Amino acid sequence: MATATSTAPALSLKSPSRANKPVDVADGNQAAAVKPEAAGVVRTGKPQWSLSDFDIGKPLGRGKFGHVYLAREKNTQAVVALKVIFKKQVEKHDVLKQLREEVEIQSRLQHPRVLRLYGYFHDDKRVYLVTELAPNGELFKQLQKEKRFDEPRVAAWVGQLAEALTYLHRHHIIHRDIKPENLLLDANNDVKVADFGWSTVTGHKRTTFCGTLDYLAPEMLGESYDERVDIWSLGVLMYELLVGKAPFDAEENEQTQERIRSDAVAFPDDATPSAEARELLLALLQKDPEQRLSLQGVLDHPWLKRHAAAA
Ligand code: AK6
Repeated sequence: MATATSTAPALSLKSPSRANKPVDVADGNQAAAVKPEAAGVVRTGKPQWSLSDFDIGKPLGRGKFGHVYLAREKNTQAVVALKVIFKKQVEKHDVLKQLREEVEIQSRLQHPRVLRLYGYFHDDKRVYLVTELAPNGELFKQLQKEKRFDEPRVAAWVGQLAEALTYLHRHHIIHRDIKPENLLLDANNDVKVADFGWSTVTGHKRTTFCGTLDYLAPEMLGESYDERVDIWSLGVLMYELLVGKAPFDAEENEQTQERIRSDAVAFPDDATPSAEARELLLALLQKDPEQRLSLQGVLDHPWLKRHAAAA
């Protein structure tokens, strides 16, 4: 898959030099690729959106470098999420290349378990990302409210995430940040992978890390890793959803790192998952990526099969 190295900048911090110049992100130009019936967004023939095309509603949350709002596209009445990113912030942190890369990656993806990016536009001060709305909000908030979930519920989500990750990996994208904060729930309470703040095209390497360590695979603490880090994170997530806390949680980052590297998976007496679920967890949380279960292995696992009917 191509990265954002070719042709002219798709996204520039300069204001559009001429009105309605089509903003081109690789081949995924705006919402042109969106099937209206699938997206509920019908193109109006305009080459690009601007803020005046939207009614802005309540804030949905805070993201990296900006806020996300509920919004409605006036022409179609389609309800979407609108992420507003301040160009000053992008400039200050020198992350235009990253933003451009994320937008390019995201606009190529179309999968029912991956939050769609319908398009983007910008004005003098801000960049706007128009994304699919997940009406039931963040999995993180649900987890805070419910502490933990029953096995049929978690099995359904783990299966959906295994499908999303299969799709991403097939497109050579390692998500690298699978955790409840980055997962949203649609109208059916099915899960959508939403944030690509840390995703990368296979082959890239990042040198700095600034996030929670809880979901980090042991090999990511070292020099080289591949898409199997996402399978580890899926194991951490499954553990947290069933048990109510992350498996290698500790007070200090150094402790967490040490626990990720060395500790066996243990289960608290008051929240021990079923034998089948534990078996899957241990297969996902293999320190050696070579020994880790594959995504197909997850999808074929008896624990998922058992609960597939119930969910
Ligand atoms: C929230 C909900 C839906 C929306 C589209 C920024 C960046 C510097 C992305 C980004 C691509 C890029 C960036 C973020 C996203 C999201 C929207 C998730 O900000 N990049 C500055 C460098 C890079 O993919 N993705 O922002 S989630 C949404 C909620 C809350 C409740 N329901 N439905």
